[in-house]
Amino acid sequence: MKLTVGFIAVALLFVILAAVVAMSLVLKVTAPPPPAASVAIALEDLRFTPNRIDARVGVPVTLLLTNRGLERHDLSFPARHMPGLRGVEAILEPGETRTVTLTFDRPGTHAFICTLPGHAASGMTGAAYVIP
Ligand SMILES: [Cu+2]
Repeated sequence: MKLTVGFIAVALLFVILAAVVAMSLVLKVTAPPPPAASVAIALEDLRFTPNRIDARVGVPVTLLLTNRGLERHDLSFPARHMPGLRGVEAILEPGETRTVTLTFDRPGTHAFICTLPGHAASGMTGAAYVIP
């Protein structure tokens, strides 16, 4: 009888341990990637590399923009009023570098483009993925 109770206790402990391990694996898989404090983005001819910014509402993100192309480019969030974006719209000449710090005030997917004629239409687009 004593042996059986001991066996049940060990089995129960094992089941609980397995559940904890399984839960931590699930949490690991479903957790969003931690937003980087800074992102280096190359503005090349007709594309942003990378064309993704991961951010969290209220947490500043620094963009290190470099124009590695042969043409002039910019990075602009056309659909949003973002006071922190002042200056981003200014055009970067080939070889020019600029650092911009943004703080997003709303979660969601916020598209950005290069506003020079024809560039966005040719695929020079990207998005900021902002989590709460
Ligand atoms: Cu461009």
